[in-house]
Amino acid sequence: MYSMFGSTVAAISTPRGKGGIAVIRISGEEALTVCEKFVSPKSGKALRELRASTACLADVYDEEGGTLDEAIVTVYRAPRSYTGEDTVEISCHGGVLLTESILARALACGAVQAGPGEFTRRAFSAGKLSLSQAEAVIGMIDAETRAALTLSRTNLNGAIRRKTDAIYDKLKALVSGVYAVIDFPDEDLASMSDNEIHDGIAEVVHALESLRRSYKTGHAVCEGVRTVIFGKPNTGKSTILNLLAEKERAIVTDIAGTTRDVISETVTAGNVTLRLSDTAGVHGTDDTVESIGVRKSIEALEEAELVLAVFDLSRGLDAEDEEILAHVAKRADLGIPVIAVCNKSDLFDADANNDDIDKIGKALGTAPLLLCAKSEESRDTLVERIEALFESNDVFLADQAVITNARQHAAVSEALGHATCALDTLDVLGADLACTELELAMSKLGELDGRQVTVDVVDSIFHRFCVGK
Ligand SMILES: Nc1nc2c(ncn2[C@@H]2O[C@H](COP(=O)(O)OP(=O)(O)OP(=O)(O)O)[C@@H](O)[C@H]2O)c(=O)[nH]1
Ligand SMILES: [Mg+2]
Repeated sequence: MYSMFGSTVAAISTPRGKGGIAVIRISGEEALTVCEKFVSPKSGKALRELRASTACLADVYDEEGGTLDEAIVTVYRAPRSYTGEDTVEISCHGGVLLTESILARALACGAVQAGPGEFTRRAFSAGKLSLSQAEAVIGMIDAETRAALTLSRTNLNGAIRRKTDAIYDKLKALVSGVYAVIDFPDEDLASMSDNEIHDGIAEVVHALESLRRSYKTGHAVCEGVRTVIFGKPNTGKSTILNLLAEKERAIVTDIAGTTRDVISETVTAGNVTLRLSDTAGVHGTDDTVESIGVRKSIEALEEAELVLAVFDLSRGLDAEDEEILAHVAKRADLGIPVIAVCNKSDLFDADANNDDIDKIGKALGTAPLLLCAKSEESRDTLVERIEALFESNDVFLADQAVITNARQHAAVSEALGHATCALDTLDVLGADLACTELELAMSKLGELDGRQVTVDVVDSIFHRFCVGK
C-alpha cells in the first residue's frame, strides 16, 4: 500500500525493562520485506504467505543466522492494521538486551527508528483516527483513575468526533444553502428564510456551548484541578491536605506557622483529580521566612482553579480571617469556584456561630461546609462537595462527548465565538456576511478534530506519546 511517510519504521512498543513478553512493531510499505530478512515462521511458509491478522510461531535470527529467540509473530495487512499500513508485530521474551537486539535487526534490515507516537500518527494520517481519538489514546495510557479511563475510552470510540462532525455538517448545510442562492440566483433554489438560518445558527451555538461546558468535567477528571488550601495559621489546612491525601503528607501541630512553604500533592477526590497545594497560613508577620511563605501562599491562591478557604470557628472570626475573606472573595468574583470550610466543627456550635457562618457565606457567595478535618469520615463530605462543582458523575453517562484538554477547549471556544458573531451579524448585516463567520467556525472545528490542522499542532500532540505507540 502507498504510504505518505515512505519509510518503514520500527520500535519496541512495550516499556523498557524485564518482562514476560515484549513487542517490537514494524510498520510501513516494506514491513514484510524487512522482517522476512530475519524472521522465519516455523511452518516453513514465508511471512507474506501468512493469512492477515494471524499469529504464528517463528524463529528470529541474528546477523550470523543464529537463533535470537522463538517469538510469536503477527502479520497485519494494509489497511486493516492500527497504522493502516502493513505491520508486523514480534512478541518475544521480555529481556532488555533481547528486545534491543531484535529491534537492531529490524533497523539493520531496512526499517528506521520510529519517533514518539509515530504509529498513532500514521493511523491519524491514514484516517483511522481523528485527532481527538489520537489524544484519547494518550489519555488511555496516562489515565490514573477509572473516571479518566472511562472518558478516554468514550473519546477513543469517537464521541467527540461524532459530535463535531454533526456540528460541522450543520454549518456546512447552512453555508452552502445561503451561498447557493446568492451564487445562482436564476436557478430557482429554495432559499432559507432568515428565521430558518437564525434557528440553524442558534442550534449550532447551543451545541458548541454544551461542548465547551463539558471541559469543566473533562479538565477536572483528566488534567486535574489546581487547588489551593488557603487560610490563616492553625485553621487545619494541613489536616485537610492529609485527609484528602489519605496519608500524613504534611506536618500538623498546634503551633501556628507549622507550614512555611507550599506543599504539593496530587489526590483523587471521587472522579476528580486535584493538584493540591497546602500553603503557609496567611497573616501579618515580620519574620523573613514566614513572609516569603505568605507571599507564596498568595501566589498559589492566584493560580488556583479551586480554592478551599479554611476558617477555624472554634476561635471565632478575627481580623486575619477578614483579610483571608477579602483575598478569596476577589477570586470568587472572577468566577473561581470556592469551598468555604468552617473547620473544627467538633469544637464549635453551629447555632452559636451562625453570624460568622453567614458572613463567610455572603462574602464568598457559597454556603460554608462545616467540617471536622480530624475525622476520616469527613473526607466523603468534602469530596461530595468537590465532585458536585465539576459535575464529574456525567463521565459515566453513556457516550457523552466531553472535551479533555486545553487545545480542544480553545478550538471549541473559538468556533463558538464565530458562531455567536454569525448570529449577531445575521440580524444586522445579512446572511452572506454571517456565512463568513460560519466558515471561520467550521475551520476552528476542523482544527479540533484534525480536518484542517497545521503540521506544528500535529507534531506537538504526537510528541507527547511514548516511542512505540
Ligand atoms: N479539634 C480539631 N482539631 C483540629 C481539626 N483540624 C485540625 N485540627 C488541629 O488544629 C491544629 C492545627 O492544624 P494544622 O493542620 O497544622 O493547621 P494549619 O492550618 O496547617 O496550620 P499552619 O500550617 O500553621 O498554617 C492541629 O493541632 C490539628 O490537630 C479539627 O477538625 N478538629
Ligand atoms: Mg499547615
